[in-house]
Amino acid sequence: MIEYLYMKRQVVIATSNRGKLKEYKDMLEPLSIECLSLKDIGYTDEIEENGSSFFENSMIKAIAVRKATTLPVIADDSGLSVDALNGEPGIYSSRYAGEGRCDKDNIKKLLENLHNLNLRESPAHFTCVITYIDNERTIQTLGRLDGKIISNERGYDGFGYDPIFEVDGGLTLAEMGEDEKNTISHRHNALQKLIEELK
Ligand code: ITT
Repeated sequence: MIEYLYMKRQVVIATSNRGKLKEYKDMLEPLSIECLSLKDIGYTDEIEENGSSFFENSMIKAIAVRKATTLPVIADDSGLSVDALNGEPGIYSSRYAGEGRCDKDNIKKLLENLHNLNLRESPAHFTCVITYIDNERTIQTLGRLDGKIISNERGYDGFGYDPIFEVDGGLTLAEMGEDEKNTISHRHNALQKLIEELK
């Protein structure tokens, strides 16, 4: 089925998050697969993410966008789970500080919650569930990246919680540069599994 993706050489990335879109472009365009945004296909609906897991929310987004296009669709639901916060913010990562709040607000709330537990660090992991839909199949894959939360933001690349997520080797995802992030990230891992399945 990868032939289908390659033949078309186009896939719609069902996200309104510009950081995610850029990462998919950076990972797929070297494979000569063009990533179209929701804007490119004229999709403007708000998608209500009312599922109770990364799998459900990822499926909800993929199905909604697939109804608006005949092209293959990739949707991604992802988030950060912090051990000391019992897995929070999890599926609520993008709206941890409230609807419409920004990455900085989410980071601030997370660090405050850690601080309230007298903690400056905690093991944590990112999860990414991709849902891929084309004419013939629906596939879900999961990627994970382990690391730890640190209390001082470091680095300027990436998006979301990248400045406070440190990986093996001591760099935060925001310090290591986008190319390197895209070789280890939860999104990369989920995408590699998808490509394997499509083969
Ligand atoms: P779409 O639903 O439109 O794709 P979104 O940002 O709302 O955009 P999610 O519901 O999947 O997407 O929430 C993902 C959030 O998890 C994201 O906004 C970040 O706060 C966080 N996150 C996910 N992947 C991340 C990454 O690679 N680096 C840093 N933070 C990440």
